Amino acid sequence: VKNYELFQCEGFRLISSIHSAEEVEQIKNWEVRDSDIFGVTYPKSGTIWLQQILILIEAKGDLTATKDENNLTRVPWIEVIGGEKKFLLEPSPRLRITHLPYSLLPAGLKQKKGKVIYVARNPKDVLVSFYHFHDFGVFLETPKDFNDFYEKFMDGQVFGSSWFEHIKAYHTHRDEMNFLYITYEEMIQDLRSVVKRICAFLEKDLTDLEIDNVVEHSRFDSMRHNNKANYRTVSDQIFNHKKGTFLRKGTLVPGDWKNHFTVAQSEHFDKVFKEEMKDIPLFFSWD
Ligand code: PPS
Repeated sequence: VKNYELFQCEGFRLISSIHSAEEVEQIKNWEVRDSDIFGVTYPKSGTIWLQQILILIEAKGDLTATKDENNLTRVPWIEVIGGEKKFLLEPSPRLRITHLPYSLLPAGLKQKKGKVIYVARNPKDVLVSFYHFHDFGVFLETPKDFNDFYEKFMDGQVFGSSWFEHIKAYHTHRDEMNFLYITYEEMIQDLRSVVKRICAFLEKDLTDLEIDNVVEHSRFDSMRHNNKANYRTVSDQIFNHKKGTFLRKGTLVPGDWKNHFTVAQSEHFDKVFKEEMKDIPLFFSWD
C-alpha cells in the first residue's frame, strides 16, 4: 500500500495511511453527549480556522488558556486512527472536527444530540487550495498538473470524494441536527459577526471584549504566527514544510481560483455547479 493510497468507506474516499475502514465504520455508534460540538467541512473549507475559533470561544478569548496544548490535540479529527479512544475518555465539552459525510456521522447527532457547525467555501477556491495541499501533504499523491487535479476533483476521485455530494447531503438533512451553516467567505468578510453567530448557536455568553479577543487570535496573520494553531509542528513525514505552509494564502488572495482556472475550466465548472446545485439554494461569493 502506498503512503497516499485512497480507500472507500460507503463510497467516501479516505487515506490509507491515516484512516482505517474498521474504525470509521464504528463512528456511527459513538455515543453523543448534548455538550459535544462537531465542526464539519469538506477539505480545505476552513476547518482549522473553525478549530481555532471553537477553542477560543471555549476559553473566552484567552489565548493563554490553551497555550500548552496543540489545537490538534485539543480539537481532534474524529476519523483519524485512534479517534474513538480519545472521544470516549474525554470529559465534556468535547470539541471535534471532521470531513466525514452526513452518512457516516455518529447517529446521535441526527437525533439532535450535540451540535454541528458546517463551514462551506466557494468550491473553486476549495479546489485550488486542495491542489496545493496535495503538494504539501506527504500523504496525498502529488497531481501531475492542475488539469489532472481538476478532473479528479470534479469526478470525486479525491480524499473527501465529491464536494457536491458532501454539501448536498448536509443541506438536505440539516433539520435532523442542531445545525449551523456558515461560509468561509462570510468569515473573511466579517469574522466578528460569524463569531457572534457561533456563540449564539453554542449558547455561549461572551462579553464584547472576549469576542474581540476571539476574533483577534483567529485572524489569518495571528494563526500564521501561532504554532499551536498553524500545524507547523506536525511531522515532516506528514507535511512537507519545505514546500509551503498550511495557512497558504487565505485572506490574502480570496478568489485565488482566478489565478489557476482556464476560461474553459471555469465555464465547465459553472455548468456542473448549476446542474448539481439546482435544488440546493446555497450561494457563494466567487470573488
Ligand atoms: S483541511 O486540510 O481540510 O483541514 O484544511 P482547511 O483548514 O479546511 O482549509 C485550509 C484553508 O483555510 C485557510 N485558513 C484561513 N483563511 C483565513 N483565515 C484564517 N485564520 C485561516 N486559517 C486557515 C488556509 O489558508 C487554507 O486556504 P488556502 O486558500 O490554501 O490558503
